[in-house]
This record gives sequence, structure tokens and C-alpha cells, in this order.
Amino acid sequence: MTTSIPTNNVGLAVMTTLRNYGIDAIFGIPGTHNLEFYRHLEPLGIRPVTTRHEQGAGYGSDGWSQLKGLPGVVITTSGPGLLNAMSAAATSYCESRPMIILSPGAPRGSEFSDIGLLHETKDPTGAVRALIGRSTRVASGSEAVELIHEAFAFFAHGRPRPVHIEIPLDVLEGASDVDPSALEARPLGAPKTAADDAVATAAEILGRASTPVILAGGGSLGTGGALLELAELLQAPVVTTINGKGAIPEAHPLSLGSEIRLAAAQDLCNASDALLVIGSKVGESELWGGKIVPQGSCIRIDIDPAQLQCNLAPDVELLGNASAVVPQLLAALAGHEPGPAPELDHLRGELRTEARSMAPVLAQINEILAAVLPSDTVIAGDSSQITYFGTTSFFPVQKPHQLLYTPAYATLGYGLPAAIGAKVADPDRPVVGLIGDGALMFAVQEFITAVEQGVDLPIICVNNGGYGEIRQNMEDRDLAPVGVNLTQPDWVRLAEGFGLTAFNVESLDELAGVVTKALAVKGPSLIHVSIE
Ligand SMILES: Cc1ncc(C[n+]2csc(CCOP(=O)(O)OP(=O)(O)O)c2C)c(N)n1
Ligand SMILES: [Mg+2]
Repeated sequence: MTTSIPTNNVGLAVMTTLRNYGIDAIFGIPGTHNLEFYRHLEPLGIRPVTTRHEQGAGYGSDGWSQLKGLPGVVITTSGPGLLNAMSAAATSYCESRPMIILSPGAPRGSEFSDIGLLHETKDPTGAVRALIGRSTRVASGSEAVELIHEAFAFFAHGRPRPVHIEIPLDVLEGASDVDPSALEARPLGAPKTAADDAVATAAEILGRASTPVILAGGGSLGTGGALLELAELLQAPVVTTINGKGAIPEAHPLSLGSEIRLAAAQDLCNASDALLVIGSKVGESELWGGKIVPQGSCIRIDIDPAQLQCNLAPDVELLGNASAVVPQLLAALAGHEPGPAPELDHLRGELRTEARSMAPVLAQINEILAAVLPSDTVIAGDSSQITYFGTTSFFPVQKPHQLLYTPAYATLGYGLPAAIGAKVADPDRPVVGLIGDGALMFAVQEFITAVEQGVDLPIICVNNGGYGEIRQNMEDRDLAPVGVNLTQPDWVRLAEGFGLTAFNVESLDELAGVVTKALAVKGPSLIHVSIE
């Protein structure tokens, strides 16, 4: 069948704009309505990663984004494809991560219709807007392109959150109305600084503090070496949220790891005479029921004005991009003489004991992995105990984004596609999935995506016979386990069926050796570790 669709269409304008910002991979599933995005991928040098469910496309794009430092781009078809990606979009919203979702929509004139169109959905942008805020149905190619420029500016200067653009099918397939010069990437400008007087006040408080502490969240990850410099200048211990893991190297003597959810770390923050909170909502999901109630002064840095007061009212608000504000603080503290190094060994010991007591075997698995894996390895975790009782505390990282995880939204099925996305972004970087049996089953179809993408990717499945966390929750309230002890597949045969190399680990003594073998495997591999 020949068609009269112009090749210089709006699909080309949109994809060209994305390519001009450096996007060289997209995650999605082609469908009848989104083909005018797909037509242009190969000519533009954009790699399509076809996952086997759109949720995996969303999480794949998140893993890719974290390693690439660019927003993840998801392309779905209209209706079900878009809705399937919504857990991932809601995750990016909750975790403050940049993502662009492109979908086709009903042609102009048939929006909101109920006439039996393919994938007819009552109000897709209304539904998506309810979840993530930014969802727009455009009326033209120029509007779509403009929204992409706006998205990049927003990711650079706002709290990153997903953006959805719906392009009516007739617009998508129609001739481009966009001037080629409008497709060029626009300069994003310098990160936003905070008001000088607020910086001076903050520097004064921090400069005279005798027990300063830095609490770094996900919003601190762009500060590079400046955060460590500030910590050293103040001799301030740095404790991070899980999203802030690696804000400074965790082997550094001032690092207390990503342990803000532990009572001893919260006590330290609360007792400090000057607490500097950077890019964190200080939310319940990061504090595990604890509270940050500083007895001393509190300073917050955030790019989102609403977050400056969220959960904790500071004495000084520094509204700006942490990557600009931390250097501002350093400049304002020029000449400051660092105080004596804080004595942290005892506290560090307490934190490790507290963390280990939650799940000693999961601590041990992570310690084995930390010893055998290269220090720049990226671990993709999931909402499984092995991640939040294990990797967070017992897999120290050097850099940001070495643990891919969703501590707040906590969706099962994140880890495997995120690992694939990370590996697509940086094929030379060691990436390992470390995932519970329950979580892995939410995304098991993405094994074939990993095979298809040719990624060298060991996935470790920690099998405790089902939904261990929920089983524990039930026990804690005197409920007999119901719906949590799960029938397990033959994991090795399952993985082999998809074309993975698979290993069974019978005892933890074998784990290091098997992981070393898996690291040398071409393509994805599964390591099944039963800890039942
Ligand atoms: C999409 C989704 N559905 C349900 C839950 C509730 N939930 C939280 S943890 C968990 C168990 C996960 O099992 P597994 O990955 O094996 O980890 P384990 O708890 O056994 O360590 C469940 C069902 C969730 N977090 N996300
Ligand atoms: Mg389990």
C-alpha cells in the first residue's frame, strides 16, 4: 500500500528536535498510530529499544536517563500503550526525574469521541495530567516542537518531572509547519543561583556551627565535586537519602552513606547546630517513620519553591539549583578555617549494626557483590528487600546514579528494564540487576529485550519464595500468610528459554565465583540465588 504521507512531517520535526538535544535512543513500542515517529529513527541515528510492555519502556528510559544525563524519551501508541506507561511516568514524577512521553492522539475533531476509533480513550491528556501535571494535546507541529524546547528548559531549571505531549494523528502525519531553524537545540543557560543575602546568612550560620551536618537528597546529585569541597571545608558529615546515594563518595571519611532512614542518622541531623538540607523533600518514604526536627538552625537548598517548606520549615531558604548554590556557599565561606574532623566511627558502627539487624543475609549478599564487582558498577534494584535492606547500606558507591531505584514510588518491575536502559546508555559500564523474585516477575518479559539489545547484563534474582516484605507485614499484625508465598518458576529454564545464560547458586559461598563468570558472559545472564 502506498500512502500520501509527507516524509517531511511533524513526526520528523519532533524527532529531529530531540536528536538535536542529544537523544540517541528511545524506549517504546510501535503501534498503528505512532509510525511517523518511528519512520525517522534510523535516518536520525536514534536507537529504538522495543520493550515488551510500555511500563518497561518507561523504566528503561529512566535507567538510560540516569546514566546519560538526558531526559528519557518514551514513545507509546495512543490509548492502551500510553496508559501502560503510566506507572513509570508516575514514578518519575514522584522521584523527580526527567522524562518525555510522546503519544499520538485521536485526530483533530474526534477528541473525546465515543464512536469506536482504534484505541479510543475518553480523555488521555486529562488522565495523564491527573497523574503528572504536564500533559498537553498540541494543535500543530510548531506547538509540539516548542513544548520539547520548554521541556528541556524545565528539566534544566526546575524540579525535573515527566512531560507528556500528545500529537493528534492528523497533525503527526501532516506536513511539518515548523521552520527548520526552530528545531535546533537552544542553549539552556547557567543554573539558577540563590539570592546573595540568603547565601550570606546561610554561610554565616554554617561558618560558626560546631556540629554542622549535610543531608543530601536527589536534588544534590548535580553538584559534582563542590559538595565534597563544602563538606570538607565545614568538616560536616554527609548523610544522604537513597535518591541522594553517592552525592559524595561513600568511602570518604565524612560520608555516612544513604542512611537517613536510620534512627542514628536522624538523631545526628536533629542534634546538629546547623543542618543543611539539599534537594530533598525529607519525605516519609525516605525517613521510614522517623522525623527530621532540627534543634539547631536549618538551611534548605531547593530548586522548587514548594519544596523549601515541605515537611520541614527552614530558617534560611536558598531557592536555586544546588549545582549553582553550593559553589555560592563555597565562595561565601572563602577563608573559613575547617574545624577538627568529626569523630564518626562510633556512629558509623551503630548505623551498620542497625542496618544489618534488619536482614543479615541480604547485607552479606551485597558485601560479597561489593567485593567482587568493579567499583563503578551500577546496581539496578527494585522494591525488594535485597535493595532497601541490602544495597542501600552494604554496596558503597563512588558516584551518583550507581543505584537505580525508586525509593518513594516503589513500583515492582523497575529493576530489569532500568538495568537494560543503563546498559544501552553506557555499554562499557558494568551494570548488574539485583532484584527480588516478586519484582522480577513483574517485568520478566524484558529478558527478551535484554537479549535483543545484546546487552552484557547479569541479573541476580534473590528468591525468598515470594513477597517477603508483605509476608513480614502480615506476620507483624498476626495474620497468617495469604497470597504471599508464591509458586516459583524454574528460574534457570525460564531464563534459558529467553536465551539467557543461567546459573543456580546453591550456597552463598558460590556467589562470588558465579558473578565473576557472569561478568564475562556475552549477552544477559541470570543468577538465581535461593535464600528461602
Ligand atoms: C506494582 C506494585 N504492586 C504491589 C506492591 C506491594 N509490594 C511491595 S513489596 C512487595 C513484595 C516484593 O517481592 P520481592 O520483589 O520478591 O521482594 P521481597 O519482599 O520478597 O524481598 C509487594 C507485593 C508494590 N510495591 N508495587
Ligand atoms: Mg521475594
